[in-house]
Amino acid sequence: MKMKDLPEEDWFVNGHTACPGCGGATVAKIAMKVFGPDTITYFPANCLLVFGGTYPLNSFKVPYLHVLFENSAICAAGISRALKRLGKTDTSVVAFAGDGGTADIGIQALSGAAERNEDIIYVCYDNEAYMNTGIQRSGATPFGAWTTTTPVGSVEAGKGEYKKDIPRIMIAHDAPYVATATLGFIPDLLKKLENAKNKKGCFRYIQIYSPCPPGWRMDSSLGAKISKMVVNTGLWTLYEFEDGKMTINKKPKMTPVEEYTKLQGRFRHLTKENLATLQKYAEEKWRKDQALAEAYS
Ligand SMILES: Cc1ncc(C[n+]2csc(CCOP(=O)(O)OP(=O)(O)O)c2C)c(N)n1
Ligand code: SF4
Repeated sequence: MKMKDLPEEDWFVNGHTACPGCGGATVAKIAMKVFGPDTITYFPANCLLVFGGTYPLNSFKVPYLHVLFENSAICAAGISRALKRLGKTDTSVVAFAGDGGTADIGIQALSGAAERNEDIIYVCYDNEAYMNTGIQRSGATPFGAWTTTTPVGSVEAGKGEYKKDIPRIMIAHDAPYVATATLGFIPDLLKKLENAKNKKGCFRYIQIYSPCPPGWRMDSSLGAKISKMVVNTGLWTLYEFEDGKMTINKKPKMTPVEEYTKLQGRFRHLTKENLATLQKYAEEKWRKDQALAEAYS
């Protein structure tokens, strides 16, 4: 599906209360255009739930369910199984979770659903922190980033650990479909959403890089630019893992990570040494992703 083929109709409509430039809102808009009206959505606590569906307002024009933070994959799997009992096999059951609800508190339900090959699509919009509750660190927050729980001062200077790699963990489950995407490469994103939708009857996982202007302390017009840069630095590899085969969709230009970090206040404090650590991480990540793709070729 190309941009021009996207339906005019929205199933995630305007009127929600996301911040200007919110990547999560764009992910919901685009994903719902691809998934279409025969979709049931499921949300744990996160920004998308708050700005898109706080009772009595709701931007979703499809069934929309909210249960607990830790339960998204398991609840979606329950709905999917109930639909099967009713003889409905075409409906897409989609969980939309943030990186906190995915990498941290929801990981046991996600792992179980992947291992049992539940018939759901799980979309993680990855804004790299717990934004809804005030910008706390998550397992998916990158090295060096400021958050309210990884403060910058004389004792600490942002997050000391590296980003938890959930797509790689999903590949280790031999999930039938695992993809990574960003809002910087829209044709690639559309193709992956469509592939996930059409690959019926099995577990599908997509992680989408989702800029958050207040959390990243960035200008709200920079989302698309930063979403391209993160791929070109090597910090985020675009790939698809399908039925045991992994394909990398874009070779990074290996732009220095400093070009990327200097656009975001969350990295403003990084020293030359910190930047060298992050640069080394980007190069290693790209090398490891290439090796993984080769192993799964
Ligand atoms: C069991 C439980 N612990 C904590 C919370 C409080 N809580 C609600 S949303 C949230 C953070 C969500 O972060 P993320 O999943 O990354 O989504 P984002 O807000 O960034 O969109 C937290 C900690 C909760 N609702 N339930
Ligand atoms: S805080 Fe970030 S993720 Fe939450 S609505 Fe605003 S831009 Fe979106």
